This record gives sequence, C-alpha cells and structure tokens, in this order.
Amino acid sequence: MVHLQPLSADNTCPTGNHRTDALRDLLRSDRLSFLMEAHDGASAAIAGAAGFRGLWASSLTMSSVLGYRDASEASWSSIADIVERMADASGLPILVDGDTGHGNFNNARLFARKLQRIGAAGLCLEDKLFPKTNSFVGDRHPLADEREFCGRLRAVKEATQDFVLVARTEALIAGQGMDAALSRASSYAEAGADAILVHSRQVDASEILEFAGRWQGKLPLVIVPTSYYSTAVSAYRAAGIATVVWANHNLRASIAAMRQVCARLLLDESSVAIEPGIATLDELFALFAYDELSTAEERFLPKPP
Ligand code: SPV
Ligand code: MG
Repeated sequence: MVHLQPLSADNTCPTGNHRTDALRDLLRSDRLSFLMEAHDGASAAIAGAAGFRGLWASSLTMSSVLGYRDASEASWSSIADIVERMADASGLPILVDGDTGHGNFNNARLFARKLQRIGAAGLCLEDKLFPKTNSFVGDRHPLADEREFCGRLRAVKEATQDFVLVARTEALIAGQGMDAALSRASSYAEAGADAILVHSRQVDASEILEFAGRWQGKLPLVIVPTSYYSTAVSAYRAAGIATVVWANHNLRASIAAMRQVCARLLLDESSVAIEPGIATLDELFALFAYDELSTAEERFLPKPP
C-alpha cells in the first residue's frame, strides 16, 4: 500500500539546489546508492513512497509513455514537461537521461538550463550521435567524435551552475573495447563531468567490473544492470561502484500489470477477479495526499452560512 505525505510539511517544493546537493551526495557517498526509474508523476511518487532517494528519468520509458520509440523521436520540450511533473510529484533529486543532449553543444546546454529551471538535479549525456538508438536495439551505435562530445559537456557545465553532469560512454555498447571506453571516460572527466556512466549489454557484469577495476575511482561510476541483472550488488560494492540505476523496471512492471488487467476485463466482463490485485482508490488518493486538500479546503474556503 502506498502512502505519500505532502511534499513537505509546509507543502512547498524542495529547491533545485537542495536536490542537486542530494544527488551529488548519492553519487559521492561511500555507500552504494540506487536511482529508480520513473516516467511520470505517478511513478515518481510511487518510487519516493517506496523509499528511493533519487530518480532516473529514463529516455526509454519517458519516450514509451508518450507513445514514441527511444530513438530521439520525443522532443526535448516534451521530455522536460515529464521531468517537471516528476519533480513536482516526488520532491526527489532526478538525474535526467538526456540522450545526446538532443543535438549538438547548443541543444545540450539549452536542454540543461531548462531542466535546471524546472527542478531536475542533474543531466546524463551519452557519447552518441543524434538521433540516438536505444543501447539494446540493433548493432548500429555510432559514437560521437570524442572532442565534439567533450565540447558538449563543457558547454553544459558552463551554462549551468550547481547542476550534476554525468557523462555516459557507449564505447562498450558500440564494440569499441575497454581501452576506448577508459580513454573516453578520462577525457570526459577532464571536460568537467561529475560522474561517469559506463553502459554494457552483456549478460554478466565482467566488463563493467573490469572497467571499475581499471578506472580506480577517478570519478564516481554509475552503472545500469539491465541485462546483467543476476549479478549480486555486493559485487558492485566490492568494486567501488557509486550508483546503480534500475533503468526501466517501473514501466516494465506496469506494462505487465496493465496487460493482465486488460485481458481479464475483456474475458470476464467483470472486475471481480482483478479487484484484489489492483490498487484501491484510497491508495491512489493517499499517493497524491488528497487528505491535505481536504484540510486546506477547511482552512481556505469560506464556510457555508
Ligand atoms: C534508459 O533508461 O533510457 C537508458 C538505459 O538509457 S538503456 O535503455 O539501457 O539504454
Ligand atoms: Mg536512455
């Protein structure tokens, strides 16, 4: 059962800076931290109520809920609108998966400024070309020129103040090998990144653990164990990895649940069988603190004569 308190005791939103500090702390902490995927206000609120302390605004899942493919089909402004709803509904620090930055250095810095204004805590940029392809789709993953991507990072750094910038290398996804991944990550660190996300689509974590061993903690490392999910997180703790991103699990869970409910309603022409397994309306009202609205109505609406 989900219970969500109003955003804060005085029903105000935590400030952008406060959230940036919180994300920075998660990345820099000696303890392994976790970012939970969210793709709208409701999934963000659910993740917060469950106890997650930070969110990953996934390009895959935000595109999906808009009905687009994760191939730069969704505009940067529609992504920003979703992030704003997530920030308002959860009050949590959000690391936004910004793909390529939606273009060159100029698009990236425009997007970053917008995200900062609407309450995101940080932006993750990947060293791919616009339009991008999801890392699990096909084998064509051309990488950006390293110097051009460093320019994108520097532009975002200069355009924002007190905003977390994570540089993501897709060198392993693109089959460029470990040396290229490490060398790119070093260049991105020099360009001003606050952390490095290294992505892999192997079914075990061997290349991620090799990367972590050779990286030697130069900057915090962020990983996305979507395909190598069977590795125990103790391996990441031992390797000194900073943050694990559960990148798409809320959406995948809701797709499975919605499919089941649709099929059953179609078949049974009754909701009797599914009622025990779905959230009650009271749970939904609790998630968005409807009780706070009733209290506010008492205080602010004129009493009937
Ligand atoms: C996302 O969640 O959109 C990511 C991770 O970028 S992945 O889908 O694995 O590329
Ligand atoms: Mg993505």
